[in-house]
Amino acid sequence: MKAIWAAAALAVMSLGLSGCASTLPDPGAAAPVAAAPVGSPVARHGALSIAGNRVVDASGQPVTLRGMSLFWSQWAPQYYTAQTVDWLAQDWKVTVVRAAIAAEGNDSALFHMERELAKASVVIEAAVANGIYVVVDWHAHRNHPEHAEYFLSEIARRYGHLPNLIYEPFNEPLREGVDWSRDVKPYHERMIAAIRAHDPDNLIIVGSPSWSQDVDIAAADPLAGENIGYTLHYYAATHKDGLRAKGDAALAAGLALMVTEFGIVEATGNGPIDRESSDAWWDWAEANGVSWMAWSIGDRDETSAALVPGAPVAGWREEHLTEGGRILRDRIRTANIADGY
Ligand code: IDC
Repeated sequence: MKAIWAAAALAVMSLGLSGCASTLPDPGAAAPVAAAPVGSPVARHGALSIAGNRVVDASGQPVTLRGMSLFWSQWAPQYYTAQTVDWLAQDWKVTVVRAAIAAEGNDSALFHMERELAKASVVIEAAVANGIYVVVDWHAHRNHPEHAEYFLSEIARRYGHLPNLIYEPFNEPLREGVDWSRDVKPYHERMIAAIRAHDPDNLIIVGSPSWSQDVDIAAADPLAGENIGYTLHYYAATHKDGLRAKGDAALAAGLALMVTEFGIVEATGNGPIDRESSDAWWDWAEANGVSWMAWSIGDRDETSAALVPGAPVAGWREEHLTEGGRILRDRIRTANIADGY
């Protein structure tokens, strides 16, 4: 066991989860199933599943979701609101939104579990109201299995009966000292068991080492179970053909992929926008029925942020969007309108 992994495990053991009493309703009081709004993505597609290397809808037709990831929840809490999700659904025409629930550092779910569960709940309930899908991302780079298991169990217990929900139990395992078969696969087996105790069938989209790029390595030793997909993260100005080849290898081996996070800039989250590489990735995603969610709905002063510093929570006009934000909104709207939304 290498240092980072061992240190993370130790931190979790010493921290424990005492004092973590759920404020979510009891199991008997699972959130009610309201009919998805007429014409909405969820009204049209219903519960998603995985058939071979494709995500398909309730009638077995392939589905490609296109939308946005919110920024780290501890740093952009203002956008974890119904107004933001409403605006994304109605103005940007996203069919999916991703809640990146912070699971790194002192100001995260590791120390503020109920606060972060509440943020996830707001985004999920707003997604349900709009009839869009929602990825609940445990936004970690190191494994914190006790906390992750608690968090995912609570989400599954409360919302697992809804067709909108998609789980992402580990944003990006690191590369150094992290092995798929030894570390990341067993972690996911534990998370899948915790989720499946409450939710027998919603999609679970798992991460892989090297910041969720090693989908080809995972494909050689895949997880067992139904409706398990794999996330592939890319940043267009940094990652190009070589990473797409890993995606192709995983698809050829039979894995279903989703890009639950990508950037049109560098992997730092900053630097110039790469239009040409972004187009190559979008072409690849569309050709392979791979859903995509862009990083991010946030207002940090960096080129991956879709919003300018201080942007309001909704009602964004041209001047509230960065260059990247305008490109992403346009791309999402165009593709999803063409899809009939
Ligand atoms: C970045 C943010 C940046 C923040 C950093 C902290 O854009 O403002 O300082 O996190 O770690 C990822 C991660 C995502 C990163 C993003 C850009 O999932 O958390 O956000 N990125 O670096 N993987 C590849 C790139």
